[in-house]
Amino acid sequence: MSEVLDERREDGILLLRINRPEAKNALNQEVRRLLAELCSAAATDDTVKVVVITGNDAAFAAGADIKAMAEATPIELMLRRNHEQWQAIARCPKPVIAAVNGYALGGGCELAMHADIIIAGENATFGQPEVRVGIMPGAGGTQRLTRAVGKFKAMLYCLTGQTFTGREAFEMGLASKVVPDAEVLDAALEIAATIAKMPPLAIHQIKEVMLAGADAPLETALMLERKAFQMLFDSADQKEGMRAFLEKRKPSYRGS
Ligand code: DAK
Repeated sequence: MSEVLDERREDGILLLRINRPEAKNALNQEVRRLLAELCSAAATDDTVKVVVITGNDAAFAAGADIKAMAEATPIELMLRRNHEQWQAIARCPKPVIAAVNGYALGGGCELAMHADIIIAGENATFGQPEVRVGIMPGAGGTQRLTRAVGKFKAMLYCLTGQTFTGREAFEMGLASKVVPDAEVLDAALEIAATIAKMPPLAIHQIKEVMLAGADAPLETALMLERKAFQMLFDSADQKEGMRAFLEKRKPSYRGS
């Protein structure tokens, strides 16, 4: 059976389930390859509106596969070109939602942070424990965790390897929403279904401007927002959305 199960749902949601229960969903080369491939394919598939990534009740992903890297040399790591696989997820233009139950450690926490929205189970276990096995976060943990929760909390977690719960992740601003463990996937799918019904061009522009703007000076970011805002007035969906409001009916969006 595949180590990432993909389910294309009729409501425009692509559901990706990491499937290595025997290894707490540790991310090996195959899982990373499949996630990258599926996210790249979703980028150009008009029928996919939102991607949801999840694991199982015990683990979202307990990190990179330690067995597969314990004896690696720097050159071997370089030749694995893992950063290109991570980039395929980060660059997916469709909204990505991480539905997190159980362990989201190391590369698993970093994978969740590649998403745009994180739905966490109350008792999920997040953390960057790489320091405890002699290394450091290598797929964005030092940077994305800092941007999400601030330097002082991020330093605490990266330097000690101490974990935190889904509720704590929510309270710190790492998770978008915290729900009872049993409701994580349903909550993520419900949000995904809401987004899937929105005008695709507006969704695409919101994601692109928010991510690009976060790395730009404020004035540049505001200009990006202004240009994208103005451009949307050339879309059929803008006319449809506003006319539907004025005519007191439901809009019907076409993605054009
Ligand atoms: N890798 C490999 N196997 C793992 C694993 C992992 N990260 N996590 C769990 N497993 C395996 C265990 O070895 C065990 O396998 P068997 O012994 O049954 O063969 C099985 O899953 C069940 O695990 P446990 O018996 O340990 O289960 P427990 O419930 O007792 O504990 C645990 C669950 C998640 C707390 C524990 O397994 C654990 O501490 N796991 C390691 C967590 C961790 O340290 N994660 C960070 C790994 S370092 C890179 C970018 C990023 C990275 C690397 C490179 N590049 C760009 C190159 C990221 C690095 C990391 O994530």
